[in-house]
Amino acid sequence: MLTDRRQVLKGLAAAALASTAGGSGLLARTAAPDLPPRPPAGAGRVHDWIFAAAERPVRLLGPDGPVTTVWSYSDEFLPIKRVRVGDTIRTRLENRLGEHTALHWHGVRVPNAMDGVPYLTQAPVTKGESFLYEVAPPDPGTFFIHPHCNESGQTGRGLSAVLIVEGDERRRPDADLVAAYKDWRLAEDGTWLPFETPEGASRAGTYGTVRAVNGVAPTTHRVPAGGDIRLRILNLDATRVIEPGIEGAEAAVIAIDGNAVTPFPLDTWRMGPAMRIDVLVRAPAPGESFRLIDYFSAEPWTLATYETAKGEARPKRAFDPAILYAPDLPRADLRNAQRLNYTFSAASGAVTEAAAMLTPDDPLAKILLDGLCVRDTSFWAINKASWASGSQPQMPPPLGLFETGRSYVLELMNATPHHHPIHLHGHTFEVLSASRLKRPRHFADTVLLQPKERIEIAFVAAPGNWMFHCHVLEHMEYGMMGYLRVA
Ligand SMILES: [Cu+2]
Repeated sequence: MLTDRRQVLKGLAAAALASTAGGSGLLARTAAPDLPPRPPAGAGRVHDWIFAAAERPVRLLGPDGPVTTVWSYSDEFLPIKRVRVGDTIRTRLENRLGEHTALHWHGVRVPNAMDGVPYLTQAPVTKGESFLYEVAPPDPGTFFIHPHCNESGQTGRGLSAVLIVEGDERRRPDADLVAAYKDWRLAEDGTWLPFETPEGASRAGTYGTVRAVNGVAPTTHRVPAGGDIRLRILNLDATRVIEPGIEGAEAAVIAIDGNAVTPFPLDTWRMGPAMRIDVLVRAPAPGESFRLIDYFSAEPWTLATYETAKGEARPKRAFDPAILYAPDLPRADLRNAQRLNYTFSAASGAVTEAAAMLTPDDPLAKILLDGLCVRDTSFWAINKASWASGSQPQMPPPLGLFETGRSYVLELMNATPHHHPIHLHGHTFEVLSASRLKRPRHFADTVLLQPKERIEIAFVAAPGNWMFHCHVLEHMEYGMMGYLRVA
């Protein structure tokens, strides 16, 4: 039953992609050709927020489980913040932790000074200090906020917030729900396990022990029967690739990384860490339910269940998922764009290279890795340059010099057998082509490079020093990170 339905969906998705693709390799010509333009945003509100990064006790293993000391921005664990496009957010980050931190606004096109990268865009915010961020998100969509230092340890203990920028809907759905995926690395007594391991850092990453959505074990949500449900699915995990699909209802992808796309049926969508999709689901009849499932796991794993109330349903009508306006983003001039190549590989050096290319159960890997001190090691590189691990005030040279306002096409090449979700700060790029996984042409801030895949992205350069890195946290911390300088 499950297989039949998945095959039907696969067929639908393939047909939808074929109709927009225009030939192999070349994806659809525009990101959202048939959505109407978004009207200009009016004068917005000012939001004054305090993000007090501190230790707080939370029962992550259930109401009867042990207490875990998490790190969070407020008493609300994993805050979900909503603003409207045109609003201004003034956030005071107060650091009550024992180490420095900062706030990065993932996917939001912010001025470089607000990008939250210690040493590169601001001084680190040390214990007892605070920093005022002022951000006016220019684009609606689904984003998130997280630190950009000791990221596996800080987000591993919980430091994250979801940011929803409203203003992209021309038709309001009947419900708008967040499913933010993130594992916890916990021992049974509720204490944290090491967030980094040589085995993980040198290969696919160190996996959590407890799978969770919105901070807790999967739960059941109530939705209006026959209603249109906007599901904002975020992969906030440090490591894990997920492939969400919907079982028991019709569903379409309406936005990728917050950017509207011409809706296409959701078969599944492969998402590395930091990637998001917005999905519109037509809820079933009263008393029925649908499930959000991760199909990338060895066994399909239910992320959330959505139950409709018994009784009244919304009147029957055709499912029309085109509820969003088109994105309003700078588009690269492809004819005059400068082309550059970036290769994502294992770090050079016989030991790290060998370790990174071995399969997890190879006994040789253990012998190689046991000889390495993790914090002083680079396992990964971009164009053969490895970001030095640990915190260091001296910046390495940039991975490229760019000109403000000029168009660029970057060819990203994965020379490893692992997945790498590649993120560029401060820009929303267009994914032009992909050699392995078929995707419609779309805007994004993070794109998943399959093993050995080549992907072309295009963007118009905005001024600043912008981090460019893999979002598997151990990969970035162990070398697969750098920055582009746009002047
Ligand atoms: Cu990676």
